[in-house]
Amino acid sequence: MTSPVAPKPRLGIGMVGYAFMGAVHSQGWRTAARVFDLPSEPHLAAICGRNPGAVRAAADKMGWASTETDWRSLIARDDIDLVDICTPGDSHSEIGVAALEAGKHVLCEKPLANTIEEAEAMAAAAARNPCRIAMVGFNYRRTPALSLARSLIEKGRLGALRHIRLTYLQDWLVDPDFPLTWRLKRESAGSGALGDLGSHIVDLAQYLAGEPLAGVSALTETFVPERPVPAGASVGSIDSGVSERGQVTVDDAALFTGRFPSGALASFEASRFAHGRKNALRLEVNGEHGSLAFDLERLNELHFYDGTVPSAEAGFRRILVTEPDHPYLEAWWPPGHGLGYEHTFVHQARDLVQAVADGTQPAPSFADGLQVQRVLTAVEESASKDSIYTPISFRAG
Ligand code: SOE
Repeated sequence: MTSPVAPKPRLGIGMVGYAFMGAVHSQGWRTAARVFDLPSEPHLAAICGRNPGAVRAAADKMGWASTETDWRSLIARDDIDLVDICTPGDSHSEIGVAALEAGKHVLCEKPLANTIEEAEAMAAAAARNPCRIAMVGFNYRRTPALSLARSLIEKGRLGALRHIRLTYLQDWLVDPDFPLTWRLKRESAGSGALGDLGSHIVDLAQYLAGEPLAGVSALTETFVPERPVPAGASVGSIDSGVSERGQVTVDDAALFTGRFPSGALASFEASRFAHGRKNALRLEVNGEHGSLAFDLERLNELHFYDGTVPSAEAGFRRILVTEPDHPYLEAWWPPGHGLGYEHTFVHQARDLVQAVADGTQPAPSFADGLQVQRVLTAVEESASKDSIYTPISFRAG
C-alpha cells in the first residue's frame, strides 16, 4: 500500500486588478504548480476590483476563490500571503507599501511606479521588511532564450560588451481615433510608450549587461495630441455636433541612447505607432567575441554569432531554445515543442514561490524597479532639454 502524499503548504495569493495583466498573471499562478515541482501551492484566494459584478465575473473566469472590492480589505485578510498588483501605475505605490507594511509578499506589475518618489517609497518599504519578498514584474527576463543570453554573457562568451540595441514596437495607437484610455494620461500611466514598453527594454538591457545605465540622451514625441474621450468619461464642455476630444499627456514614442559604466553603448526605441508591429521586442548584443540576437515574436530562438570561429565557417547560428537543459525547459515539453508569451508569467510565479520558500529576494527587486524608474525619468528630463538636441542647419547651394 502506498502512503498518501502530504499536501503542500498553501501560499495565499490576493490580486488587485483583473484586466489584461490580471488575466495573464492568473494564468501564471494557476499553471506554475501544475508544471513545476514547487515547495508550496499557490492558492488563488481573492481577486479585487471596484465593480462588484465585473470582479465576480473575472473571479469565475480566471479561477479565483473569492472577491473583494477594496484593496485594503484584501490586504487585511489572514489567508493572503502575497499581494499581486495588476492595476494602473498610479496605485502601485500606495498598495505596494501598505501590503509590505502589513507583512505580505508583493509582486508588482511594471513599471514599478509612475514617479521616482513613488518608486523610492516602495523600495524603502521593501528594505524595511527584508523578510518579505518584493518583486517587479519584468516578465521578459524569464523568457528561456533571454535567460540563456544572460548566462552566455555572464560566462564571457561575448567578452566585453560593445553595444546593445533594443526596440519594442506595437501599433495599437496608429488610429488617431483610438480612445483616450488611462494609458494615454500622465496621471494614471506616468508616461506613454516610454513606461509601458521602454521600461521592459531598459530592464532587459541592464539585466543582459549586468550593470545599470549611467546616462541617457533622448527624444520623445506625442504624434496625436488629442483623442476621443471614451463614453462615460468627460473632460469638460462638449461642442455640439463634435465628439469630445481630450488631451494626450504622455509620449507616443521614445527614442534614446545610453551609456553603461563599462563603456558599452545602448540604443532604445519604444513606440505604439509602428504599423504591423504587434508585440515586436527585438534586441541585439554585440560584444568583443560575438553577438546575440533575439526577437520576441520568435521567442523560442536565440541567434548566436561566435566570433572566435574561423571566418570561413562563421555565421549566425540559430539555437532552438527548447532543450531540457535550457532555462525553465526541464519541466515543459519535449525538444522542439516551443513556449509562448504566457509562459514567462508561469516562470515568474515559479521563481516567486521558490523565493518565498527559500527566503531569498528574487530579481528584479523593487530596488531594480527603482533603477529603471530613474532611467525613465532621466529620459524625460533629457527629452525636455533643447541642449541635448543639436539642430542641423540647412544651407542652400
Ligand atoms: C502594452 O500593450 C503591453 O500590454 C504592456 O503593458 C505589457 O507589459 C507587455 O507585456 C505587452 O504589451
